[in-house]
Amino acid sequence: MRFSYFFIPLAFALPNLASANTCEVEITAGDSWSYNTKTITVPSDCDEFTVNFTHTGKLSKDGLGHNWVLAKTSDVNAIAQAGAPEGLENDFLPKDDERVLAFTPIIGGGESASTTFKTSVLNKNEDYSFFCSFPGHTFMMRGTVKQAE
Ligand SMILES: [Cu+2]
Repeated sequence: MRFSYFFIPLAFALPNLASANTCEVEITAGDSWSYNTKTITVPSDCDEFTVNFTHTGKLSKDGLGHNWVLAKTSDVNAIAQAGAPEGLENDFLPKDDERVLAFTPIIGGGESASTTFKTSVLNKNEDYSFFCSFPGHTFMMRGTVKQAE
């Protein structure tokens, strides 16, 4: 019976440890124009945050590729417009553009890519979004990046 005194405190401690270290998120998109989530929340105690993005579909990146891009919500449409003529080799993003706060390359079915950004790029008084810059996808493939209080 003495075992229970040791195991009960551990059972309560482990979930707390796990939640303190979730400075990353898994995001997926498949052979359609949507991500698996509409909202990503960045915990306030993370100095850096990592997005692990996986294309769970079968189509190639030149057919129905996707990426994950972070920007101010007010910059999303302009970035997508400027990025479209840059082509797949530039991930449909304008080169060296300060409005692009983080991005993964365009990937196709079965591929994964990650990006890590400093959470200091997020200003409390701004609205941020994530989106896919593949031409024609941006309107459907977007969501909100929230900063936890
Ligand atoms: Cu896409």
